[in-house]
Amino acid sequence: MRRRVLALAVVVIAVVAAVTTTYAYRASLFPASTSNKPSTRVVHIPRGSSAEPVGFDVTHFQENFPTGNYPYPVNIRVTIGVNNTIEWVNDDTVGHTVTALVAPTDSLKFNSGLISAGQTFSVTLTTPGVYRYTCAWHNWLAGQITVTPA
Ligand SMILES: [Cu+2]
Repeated sequence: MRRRVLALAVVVIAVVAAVTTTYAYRASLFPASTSNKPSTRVVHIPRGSSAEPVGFDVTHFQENFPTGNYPYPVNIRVTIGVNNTIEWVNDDTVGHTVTALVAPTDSLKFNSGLISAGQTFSVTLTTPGVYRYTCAWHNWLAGQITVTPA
């Protein structure tokens, strides 16, 4: 009887040790850090941004923005990691678009279509590089997204 209890204790200890070791091993494979988790970056389109700013030159914009030589301030500059998502929230009272004019080779030029007031649009960028976008109706609303490799 005593021998049986001892044998049972050995088995229990062995099982506990095996389970603990397995957990520790798995924890080392999948660290608790969230740094590699896909994340979403939110960009707000401000209320009133449909009003054309003084001095805006649409011809100059169209000629120079795609080349990156456009001196007018690009409203939004965002840097995100690859496979992360960027979401635009239209806080304005009129519709806007986010329409990519520049995107890395072999990647899609995203185009939201009309984002109505209060609506959102999001895109997950899977190719590193520089993206430049504008609102199709209000070209002064423009931005640049830099996607860094993982
Ligand atoms: Cu717009």
